[in-house]
Amino acid sequence: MKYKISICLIMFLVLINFSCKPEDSAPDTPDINDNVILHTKWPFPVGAAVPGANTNNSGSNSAVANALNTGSPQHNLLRHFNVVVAENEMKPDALMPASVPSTGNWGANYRWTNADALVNYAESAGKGVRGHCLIWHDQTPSWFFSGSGQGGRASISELYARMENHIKTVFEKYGGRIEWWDVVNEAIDHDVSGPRKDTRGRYTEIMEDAGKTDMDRYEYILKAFQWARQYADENDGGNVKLYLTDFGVERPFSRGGTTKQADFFDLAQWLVQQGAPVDGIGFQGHFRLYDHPVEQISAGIDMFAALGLTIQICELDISIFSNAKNESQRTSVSNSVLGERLSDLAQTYRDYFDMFKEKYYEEKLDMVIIWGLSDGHSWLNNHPVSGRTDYPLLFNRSYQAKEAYQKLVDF
Ligand code: 9MR
Repeated sequence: MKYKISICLIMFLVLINFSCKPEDSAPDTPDINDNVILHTKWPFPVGAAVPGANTNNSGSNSAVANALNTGSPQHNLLRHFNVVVAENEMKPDALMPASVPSTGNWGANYRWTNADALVNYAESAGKGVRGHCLIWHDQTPSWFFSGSGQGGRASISELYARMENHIKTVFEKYGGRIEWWDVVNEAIDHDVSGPRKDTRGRYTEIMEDAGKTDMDRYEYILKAFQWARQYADENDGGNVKLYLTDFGVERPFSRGGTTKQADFFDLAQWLVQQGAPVDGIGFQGHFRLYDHPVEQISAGIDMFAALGLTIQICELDISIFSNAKNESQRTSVSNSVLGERLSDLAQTYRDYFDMFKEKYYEEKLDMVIIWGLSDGHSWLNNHPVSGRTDYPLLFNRSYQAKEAYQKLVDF
């Protein structure tokens, strides 16, 4: 009898344990309805980076990762955004062939399929397209930088011919159908010591080979904007707006006595002084919770707007891992911490958006793009630590709306 009672008690306890919602799933599975279309709540366009056929940050099934696939649970989330950006599909390495095109007609050798898929989708869904990106030291095939110059690098004239060909090719293809372009992305690299020492930057190496020093090292950037304007205009793209984009420039974060923001500002100011056809600045906006005070970002927007440029927030996401809390190497947080973080994340998104709205009415900012759709597919799950579980976006791993979404529609 005693034995039977104990068995019943154990079974009862096991049942209770299984029927309670595991503590684990609680903070990240709020029951939030996402019937309100996010972008309709804000006066500026609100866009998203769309993971396409070349994007698989999570290593999951590509049919799910590719949000353009109508069967993907991410597809439905696109309705919240009225501008789309290809997360990877328009980068030089996605468009260019594997080796230097042998014919004068570069476009015939380009791989347009995945970029076309986004542009066609946007047009059929009535959304704008932001192009990312024409010139970048990263995600560009190595043949682009190789040639008859020093150390097997391209000479400056080889580099310039290739840059012009690429820019011309892209505008001949899309003309005014892609309305905003990141013309030069991440030209300033502060990961190595000292200002303007972007030695990882393959453009900079070639500029230095050609004897260009100080601001002249940025001549390739000036030329990129000039070609972009010329070929946009020659291909019915008079409407196209051109941006200089970077990360870590939104506030004066100091490393080794100089700030990347100051160097980026010098570059932007120099371009304006040279009469470069630059319309605006893209602040990528890869922020971390508690690390990027809204007042600092606000001051950064004012600083660049004073140059007569319009700011777009072009890659916004907010990691829940905070350097202020020494979490740069962490891969997870406890559930009790997570619950608090997700609420703070929501309030932080709202605080940024309220500030963006003020800047919009002051005519300093005119677009905000969020870098991805749902947490499980964000690049931040692998950066700066591979395999971390991050929660930077508005929709969770089950493609359900988070508190952050709710805060942005709830007024
Ligand atoms: O989110 C993008 C990820 O899928 C790619 O693997 C990675 C490498 O190209 O690029 C990520 O997007 C970057 C963007 O193109 C430029 N700014 C930083 C973004 C995050 O790394």
